[in-house]
Amino acid sequence: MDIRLVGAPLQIGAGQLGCEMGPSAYRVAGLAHALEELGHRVVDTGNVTPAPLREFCHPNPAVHHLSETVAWTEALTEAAYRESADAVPIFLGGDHAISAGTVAGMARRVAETGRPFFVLWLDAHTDYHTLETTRSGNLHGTPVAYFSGRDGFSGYFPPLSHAVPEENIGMIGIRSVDPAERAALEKSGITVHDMRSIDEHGVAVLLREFLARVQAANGLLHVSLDVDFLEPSIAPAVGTTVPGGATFREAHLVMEMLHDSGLVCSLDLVELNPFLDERGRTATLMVDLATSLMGKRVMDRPTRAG
Ligand code: 5AB
Ligand code: MN
Ligand code: MN
Ligand code: MN
Repeated sequence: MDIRLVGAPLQIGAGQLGCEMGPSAYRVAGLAHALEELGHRVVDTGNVTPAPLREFCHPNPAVHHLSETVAWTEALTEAAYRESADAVPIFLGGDHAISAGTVAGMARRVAETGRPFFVLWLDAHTDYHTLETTRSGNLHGTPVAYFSGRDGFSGYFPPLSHAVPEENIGMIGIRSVDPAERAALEKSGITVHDMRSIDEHGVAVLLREFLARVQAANGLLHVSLDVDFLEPSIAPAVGTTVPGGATFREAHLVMEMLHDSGLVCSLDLVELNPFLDERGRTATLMVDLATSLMGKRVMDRPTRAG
């Protein structure tokens, strides 16, 4: 398989600086080499640079760095479209605001194939705020609202060529939702699986159900993996830790099932803040998860005799 690594060193969407170092940390942790060892052809395209700034001001006084985020969204939409022409792009964040662009660009690319486009959101948070409802003003809390076509982004963010239908979005790992997000999600067609559903049913059942829908529609799937999907004790390098996340085993199982599905067309690795890491362990785990999605197994599975 042809894989393109696309660095997206955005950090102003988060409340804390440091995600800018994310792409470097993935490179240092050996992502390209690990993927090549699986037999893939890997091209590191370097880091995207933002489009020229236009000054915006939004009536919600909490919103900050809007102009910069819009400039990154424009550049990343183009980069995602370009790098997915004949390869699987892996976007190296960067905070989660990068997904406004990566998903918008992939939606445009997949629309050309005539196949429906799906998004799997692996995150503690739903990132479903609009520019009006965000209280923190941190725009990494808004990408899903943008790429699913909710009102309130036009006049600021680039118009979407193809919004992702709510029915095609699945979320797993959720355990922190703000009241305005919950109210909007209840009225939306988005499938939200919180940690309780993982505990009650097991993550495999939830994921299998979602993948069956993608498969039945002959769709293609973008996966967006936020570091805070994971239990903070195994992945400390994130500014927005929430206790009770996915375990090492659950996360690997998810990646292996995604690989087996053959449906994944693109991947975001987001929210890694290397400044908060411990000897690179979170970066290394994220690399390990990405390679699992691309075909590596934690264990070989010898066929059992008898
Ligand atoms: B992340 C919060 N909902 O709006 C907000 O890490 C958190 O990309 C957003 O999932 C977390 O600030 C954004 C409280
Ligand atoms: Mn997120
Ligand atoms: Mn999150
Ligand atoms: Mn976060």
